[in-house]
Amino acid sequence: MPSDCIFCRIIEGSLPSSIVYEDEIALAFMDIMPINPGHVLVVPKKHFRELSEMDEGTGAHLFCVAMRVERALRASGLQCDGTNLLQNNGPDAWQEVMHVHLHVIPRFRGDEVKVHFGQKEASRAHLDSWAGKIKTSMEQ
Ligand code: DGP
Repeated sequence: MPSDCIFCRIIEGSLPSSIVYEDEIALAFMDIMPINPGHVLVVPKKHFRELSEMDEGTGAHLFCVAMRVERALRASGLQCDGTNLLQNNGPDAWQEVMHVHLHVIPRFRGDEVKVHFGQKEASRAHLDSWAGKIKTSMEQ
């Protein structure tokens, strides 16, 4: 466990957190900088910096826990109208804490949350080319 990892310190209990769920593999607790009230983080107890380092079994479990948190959030009385699941990998993709985590973010009709992805429609040639590269990489 890296001693400078905030989430590892939360998991071991040496930093305070507001826990909503815990089992042998995962911990879910409130984000200290919530995008909206009820914003939860789901983390593996074992330290993995990014998704690509983590085994699929742990990943599947984290997603199951996130689904359960999402369902509980909707039934909790916080009265959210929708949710976003967000998972950032690498500083260039907004990851600030280098311990894998899944954000479960409640959304409220008319809330002020804004994300600008700057999407542009791609040509079929580009889509086919990118798909080919990823497909080949998945087969290796
Ligand atoms: P990300 O950008 O995906 O790495 O998000 C990291 C999140 O972690 C961010 O929303 C704020 C949250 N966070 C950072 N430090 C702490 C902390 O000490 N406690 C808790 N509960 N959350 C933290």
